[in-house]
Amino acid sequence: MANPLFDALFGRHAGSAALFLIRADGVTISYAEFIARTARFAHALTIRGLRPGDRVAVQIEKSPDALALYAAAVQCGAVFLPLNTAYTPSELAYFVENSGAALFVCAPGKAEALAAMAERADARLDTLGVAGDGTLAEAADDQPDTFPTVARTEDDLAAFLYTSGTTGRSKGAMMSQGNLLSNARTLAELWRFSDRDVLLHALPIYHTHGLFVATNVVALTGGAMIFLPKFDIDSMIGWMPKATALMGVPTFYTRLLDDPRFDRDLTRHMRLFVSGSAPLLADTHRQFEARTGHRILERYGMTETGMNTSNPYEGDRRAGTVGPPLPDVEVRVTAPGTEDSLPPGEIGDVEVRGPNVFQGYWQMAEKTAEDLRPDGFFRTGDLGRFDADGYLTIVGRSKDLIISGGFNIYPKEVEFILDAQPGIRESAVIGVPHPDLGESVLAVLVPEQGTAPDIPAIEAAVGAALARFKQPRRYEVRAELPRNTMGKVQKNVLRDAYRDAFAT
Ligand code: MLC
Ligand code: AMP
Repeated sequence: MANPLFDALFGRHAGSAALFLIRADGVTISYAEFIARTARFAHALTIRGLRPGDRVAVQIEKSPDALALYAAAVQCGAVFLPLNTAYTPSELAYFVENSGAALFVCAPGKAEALAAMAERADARLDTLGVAGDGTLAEAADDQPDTFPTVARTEDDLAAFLYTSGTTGRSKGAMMSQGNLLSNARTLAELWRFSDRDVLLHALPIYHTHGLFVATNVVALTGGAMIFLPKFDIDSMIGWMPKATALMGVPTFYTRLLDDPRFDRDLTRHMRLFVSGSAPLLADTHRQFEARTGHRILERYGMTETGMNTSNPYEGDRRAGTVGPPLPDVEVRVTAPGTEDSLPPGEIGDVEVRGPNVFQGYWQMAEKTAEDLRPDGFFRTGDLGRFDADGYLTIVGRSKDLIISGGFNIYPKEVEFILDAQPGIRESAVIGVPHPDLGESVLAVLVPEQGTAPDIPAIEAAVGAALARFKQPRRYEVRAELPRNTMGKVQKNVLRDAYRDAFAT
């Protein structure tokens, strides 16, 4: 039966002996083997009582099995909900409860700590490890290696990805099969992916970049991936000669450039380097070309939309720009507060429309209506300008967001915890330039009069509540926060004051 996403990415490779995954230890997995493993997981999910449309929330380490679980969820018609492995139990509780997940899969070592949370959320708990271990792997092991694919249409949901907001709690962005498939097709063609490609895959697989951009594009075109558990400079250098393409966040590229082994000889055979998820400094782009002779291809996207624009494969890849809109995506830059498109050269709100744009936020009709206009344009919260040739430059954000090493941090979420600490009157959390991560998190604390904040106690409270990457790397204490005449905190003044806080 037809299941457009599964059929296009995986179903079509059934029985193929072609290479799909190469693990860090050199073990290889063919498409046929991967699809057989997927079928076993699909049976295990079905035995667990999972029905089409049910959510499967997953917080597990990256591995071929973790990817097979994604494929299995698609094959069963379930909605896959991947979660950052750094999330704390209190962060996870919200996602599992809010999504109404029927099943929560975590790493075997975390099951004990998370069992009560899963029970409260009325989700069944299973585990999956990186070594073929865990209760779900055990359930899958003796299942048949084929599975009758559940019929779906392009309008059916395939995934939820939670994304925070400038106010309130995280929102579940609902992605349909058609959203994911259209974007994978467009990118595969634009970036000339084929079954001869070998992608060096070092991104996490719980975000759009590593899961949908990287994996979907490769699977769609029948290529292979060197599937590394994480970015590690020695593995990157060691595996580079076997790869044809790399997708990474800007930190990947600055770290590679910091290593003298990364040079023209090591990259001579490479076909493509793609960067995204955070701004790539024009300077990094130029240094990269000077060192390797390759021009990085920068593209722009987000969770709710997948990819929106890309520098061209052939043609001018312009440093500091994110290129023209993708062929099937409309992008407009509007005057703030209006729907009127601005002429080239003028800065305004970036809005996008196309088959890539999500279906709305799960059970948040009001929030959806705020961001998704009736005419189908999605307000990204990014500020940009087109040049006369139709290349978009992202110049900033109207949303209060920090991007650290490609991970998003919403200051409000951190300020909420800080403001609740004893002796703290108020706080402001800002992103300041960081040589490795692009931006890093700095907290400005205003204590109650006559008191000094207990920073270690605050760090402990923040550590219990928030994933490590969201935690401030530096605390500053001030008697008050700068405010404009409307009483709004002037974060730009704070950003200026602390702009060298992480300079080396
Ligand atoms: C890890 N740490 C981070 C961090 N990553 N802190 C801040 N920001 C980050 N991004 C923490 C660790 O917990 C650790 O804490 C310390 O930093 C040192 O870890 P590390 O070993 O140096 O970090 P590393 O594992 O090398 O990770 C850095 C990284 C990784 C940049 C390689 O974060 C990464 O792979 N980022 C990619 C994120 C991504 O895929 N984004 C796509 C989103 S999709 P301690 O305890 O030691 O202090 C999207 C849409 C789109 O945005 O357009 O693509
Ligand atoms: P996310 O919520 O993880 O989907 O993050 C998406 C955000 O990352 C976008 O709204 C942008 O602010 C930012 N982003 C992604 N790619 C780029 C890029 N190439 N240049 C600048 N910002 C980017």
